[in-house]
Amino acid sequence: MVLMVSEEVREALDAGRPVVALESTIIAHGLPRPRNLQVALELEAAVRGEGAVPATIAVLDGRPRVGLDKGQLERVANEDGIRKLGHRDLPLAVAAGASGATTVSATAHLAALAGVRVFATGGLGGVHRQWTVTQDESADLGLLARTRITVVCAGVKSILDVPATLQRLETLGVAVAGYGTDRFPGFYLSDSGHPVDWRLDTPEQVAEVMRAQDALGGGGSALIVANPVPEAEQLDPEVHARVLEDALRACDEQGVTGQGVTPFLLDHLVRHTDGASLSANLAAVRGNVRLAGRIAAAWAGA
Ligand code: PSU
Ligand code: MN
Repeated sequence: MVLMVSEEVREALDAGRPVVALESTIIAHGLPRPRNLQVALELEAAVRGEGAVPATIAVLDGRPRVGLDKGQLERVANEDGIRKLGHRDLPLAVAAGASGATTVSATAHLAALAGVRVFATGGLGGVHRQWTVTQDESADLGLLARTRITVVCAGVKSILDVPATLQRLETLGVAVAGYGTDRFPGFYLSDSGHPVDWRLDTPEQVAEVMRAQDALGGGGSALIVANPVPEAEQLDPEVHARVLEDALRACDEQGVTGQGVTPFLLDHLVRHTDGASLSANLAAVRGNVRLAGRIAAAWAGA
């Protein structure tokens, strides 16, 4: 088996104890150094604080790993040349012996392969605003349409075309519920300005939906639990609108395309909001990780 599951994660899975998968692209390419390593450690601690085992996922020297030790986390955070790996990149990275951080699509795939059902991240990828020109739609969406996993996120990144992304999730048949809200969250913002059709208010309710997914069968699609950043910790919506417009223009002017687009926009927002976007991003991820720990516990106890 090419997949390496850490001993701690393996033992927890075998014993039916709660496990939460965490992605690594946010560490390697979504957050500035040296803050990224601190955040990676902090997120793992937050999962443990909820009584669950963290399973950060990445590919190191061609081995996909579920559950990283501190040295491995350090490599993801600090190694130059660590790649960004979507689902489609996994076989290429394995065969080449390459190292890379995994996006939502690659993380969800590896988590499901290892038997981890609950996954926490910041914001999903989706349909980019320039879609009619670039056809740029994150592979996250297609992968979630065929993978049985519960993803706790703060919606989709607000740099995207949010209504188009919601429409694609509907078309692809991916279940979406707001957590404690009837509004779809906006990543840096508590409210994207768009409603959600379903609302869940407790981890037990989420676990019940997961059980119903399995009972109903019909292919493995995901459940998206959209958990808003608390309003007190969101980015000022006016600052968000202004700086995002700048960022999109800079991205266009500098001809950034493909995998580079998302990291470029996130970095631009961090640098031009005096760190306020970073604080909002971190608040969102922290909340998601804690909620995922509680959902994993409700799922394991079920
Ligand atoms: N959430 C964050 N920061 C990130 C990402 C998510 O708070 O950097 C990453 C995820 O790994 C997601 C990826 O899968 O951005 C989407 O990239 P793309 O648009 O290139 O598919
Ligand atoms: Mn893309």
